[in-house]
Amino acid sequence: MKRVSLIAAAAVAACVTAQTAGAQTLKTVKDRGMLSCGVSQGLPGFSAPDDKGNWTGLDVDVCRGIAAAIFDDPSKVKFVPLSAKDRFTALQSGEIDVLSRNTTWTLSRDTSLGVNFAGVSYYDGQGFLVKKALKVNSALELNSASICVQTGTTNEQNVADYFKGNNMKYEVIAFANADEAIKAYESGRCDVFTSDVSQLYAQRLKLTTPADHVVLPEVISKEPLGPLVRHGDDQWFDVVKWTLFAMINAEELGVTQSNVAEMAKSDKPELKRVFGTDGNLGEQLGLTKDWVARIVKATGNYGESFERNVGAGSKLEIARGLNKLWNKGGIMYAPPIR
Ligand SMILES: N[C@@H](CCC(=O)N[C@@H](CS)C(=O)NCC(=O)O)C(=O)O
Repeated sequence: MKRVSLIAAAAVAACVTAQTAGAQTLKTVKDRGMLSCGVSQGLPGFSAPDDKGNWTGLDVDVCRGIAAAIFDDPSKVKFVPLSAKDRFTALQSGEIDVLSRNTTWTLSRDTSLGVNFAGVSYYDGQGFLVKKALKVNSALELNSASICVQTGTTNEQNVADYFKGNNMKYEVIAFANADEAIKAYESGRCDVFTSDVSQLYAQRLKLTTPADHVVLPEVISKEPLGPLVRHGDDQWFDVVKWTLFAMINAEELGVTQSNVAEMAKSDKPELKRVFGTDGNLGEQLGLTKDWVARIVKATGNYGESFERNVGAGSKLEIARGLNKLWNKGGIMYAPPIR
């Protein structure tokens, strides 16, 4: 009996050691004074720099939110632009602390790459962009088309499934870089550009006459996009996960960038927990009691970030659709802060 319990105790001790040994990222980020965040090489609405090198976008806001939660300063982020192909290696090697780059959560990525997806920041699906002059109204009319796509994406795989499933022929022309792919499409090297629908709208803005191009109605896949972290550091995984959840919950609770200071003084039990005037939920994450207020002050709530970056307040004008909150007709849902 004694021997068994000794072995059990050793196992517990080993677990504790493993956990503490893994839980370094938050400390590393704090010591460095800066979060290292992997983003795209320039995708309007999601992650793109302006001419002064100032990054904005929905994916950028997730990283600004994490920096705000840690440093109370959303500017403490170094953005690392990564191609679709290089993004996972940058996370695995430790070059970045988090990847927030229109990345689809799939089983193979979750299991074989040594990463954990922290949640969904945008529910997307794959679509097709064609020139209006082609006079095509449906993806089912694309038999024998040539298709521009970016290497290392889920889009490359989905397009094969779709054309095979519909007994259509096609030719894929794959590019390592999104700008090359969209330029090749514009110059007529391919009839179709395929990508996540949100990205079709974003990339269309880069074309000489965006109105000459149309997104076809078919959505051929599920592309749940979200931030991800390396395996082996559950505390950091929680920090990233709950930053996103804080933004979504803030929208549900009616907490906005402009009213957050006022709401933080509320007597409502739920808001007291959220703002840390009751309990210490933020500290349980390794952050401070006012972590939610810091995040919302920096980025606004999820809905505000959505509208500003990709929605009505942006050039993309993407409808909220599936990304509406679960209690407003969408599927955007975060576990409760309690
Ligand atoms: N969500 C898909 C596609 C992601 C992706 O990288 N798409 C390209 C196609 S436009 C892109 O965003 N490129 C922007 C860039 O490389 O900066 C995935 O995770 O594989």
